[in-house]
Amino acid sequence: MENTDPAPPGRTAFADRALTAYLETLPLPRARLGGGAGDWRVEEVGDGNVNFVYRVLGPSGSVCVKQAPPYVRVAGESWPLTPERVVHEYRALEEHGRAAPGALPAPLHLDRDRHLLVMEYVEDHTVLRHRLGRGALHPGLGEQVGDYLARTLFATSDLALPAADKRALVAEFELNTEMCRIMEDMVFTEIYRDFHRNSWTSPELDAEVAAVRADTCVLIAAARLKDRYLTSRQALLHGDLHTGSVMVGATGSRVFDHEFACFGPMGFDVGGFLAHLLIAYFAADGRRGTPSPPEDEQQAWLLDQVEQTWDVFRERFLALWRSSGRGDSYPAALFADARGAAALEAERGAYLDRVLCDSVGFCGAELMRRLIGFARPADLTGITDPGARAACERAALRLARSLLVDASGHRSVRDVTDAARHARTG
Ligand code: SR1
Ligand code: MG
Repeated sequence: MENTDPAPPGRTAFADRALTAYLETLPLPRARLGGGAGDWRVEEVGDGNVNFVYRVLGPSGSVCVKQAPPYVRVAGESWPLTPERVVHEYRALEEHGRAAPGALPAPLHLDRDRHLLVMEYVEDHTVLRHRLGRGALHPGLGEQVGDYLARTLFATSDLALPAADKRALVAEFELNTEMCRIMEDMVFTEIYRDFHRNSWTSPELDAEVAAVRADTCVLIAAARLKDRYLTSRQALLHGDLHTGSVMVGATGSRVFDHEFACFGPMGFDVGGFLAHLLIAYFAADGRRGTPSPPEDEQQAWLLDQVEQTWDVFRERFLALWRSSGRGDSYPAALFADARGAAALEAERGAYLDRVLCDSVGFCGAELMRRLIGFARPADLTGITDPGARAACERAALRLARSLLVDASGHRSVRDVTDAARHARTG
């Protein structure tokens, strides 16, 4: 019997034909592709851990099809996972896309029964992590991602939304429970004890891993951040913003892969992205294999992007708050006179200081879990010499600890980049 699943795991000619026949029934994808199903070609393009991703090419253009199997792609059926994640991803693309037009791929179609979404295929863009791994720079990166973060996090917060609208959105994304559970376990818990999915450069880092697990300051800091992730509903997060979730090209950056979207603390997104810039910073040493050489051009640029991301995020967020802060928190009527306005302006700065403190902590937590847990990034695993890899990971672990246990001691983003330099040179 012919397989009629539109994009079953494991490609076959039947599956490709079923997928193109299915797309032919969808007006938006069909218009983007041009021609008919017989003119279209399917390529599997996904390299993430969780889903199947296809590019379908037609005479007029391409679309991207993402299908969520009821398990984690890299693990197979031994690790079941709700395929409903694709619904949350689609809805986040809509909500974030409204807040930051042009910064995400356009969503084109959601099929709730087949657990499949179709979105714009972003032409002539490359996954940022791949570019960084080749030593490349992407001018404007921090500005572009900082702008995305400011727009999306502001627009979905109580600073911008009426409480009733915000509560409805929160209720909707609360249902992304299984994906949040992965983060809760993976980022804040599993790495701090024996767990079969953890891995690190062993035996080189065995002593460091044992020391992390015995360090109650680290354990408390991680648990405190977990509590913050569990309890804060500050804004709609991307939920897994790393350098594999950003595509870059001559026309800018696009943020994708919102399957972990949920309401949570803004610092989780900001700090997550900074962590992956810092991973690239340390990994550059591992690729060169020489101990503590002077920073190269890419490393200096990466730290500059850490600062740019935060500075642009902060400035644009503040500007949005001043111009469009019509949500239910900080009621305008209470701050209408000059004294009130001055107090509110001071509070805006204090609010962003709190977001920075969260971001620094979550940056440390994300660094830690990417060094000694599941889903170690290709920046590091691609370093073939274990000695060189362990040396740069050891430096990154030093930074991770300092950001985790002393988040509030890093009072500016420059304190973070200084700490990274310090950690790198031991
Ligand atoms: C089920 S594996 C989940 C991890 O891999 C993804 O790439 C995410 O980053 C997540 O941390
Ligand atoms: Mg992802």
